[in-house]
Amino acid sequence: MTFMRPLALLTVLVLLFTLTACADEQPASDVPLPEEPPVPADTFAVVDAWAGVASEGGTTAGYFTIENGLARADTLQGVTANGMDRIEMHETYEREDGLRGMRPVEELVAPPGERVRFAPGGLHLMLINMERALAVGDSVEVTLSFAEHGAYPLTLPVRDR
Ligand SMILES: [Cu+2]
Repeated sequence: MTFMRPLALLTVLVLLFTLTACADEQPASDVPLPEEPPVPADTFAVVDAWAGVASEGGTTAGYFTIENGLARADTLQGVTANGMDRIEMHETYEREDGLRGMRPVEELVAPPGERVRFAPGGLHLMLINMERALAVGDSVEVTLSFAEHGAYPLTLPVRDR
């Protein structure tokens, strides 16, 4: 029955990999991805936009990454959208009791040559009291307001985390 051996070894390796992956898990916003490419020069863009699923009347979050490849900082001053009671910029923080809370952010600076990530566990958009349910395959239109770039329309495809 020596043919069973490679399978057993593979199982152990898969198990080890799974355990390692769990141990390394940290909030996405605090940890830059390894080997991250530099921000493309001379461009300003908002990329990797998505939103979570929501039930009708429910609340969900939206995410994106600002890539400011220009020489000047820009400031995200707000966000608007239809189809919900309101939309806010939030940040996640550690409360005095050690639990994680979230609170509104009024403005956010996008420094020159850097990325600003809205990601689970960190900065996020809060889409509050959706008029309709959001399912995978739907999308949400929002408009970001930048001090320098003005209105920046953005489509958030709905993803299942
Ligand atoms: Cu929030």
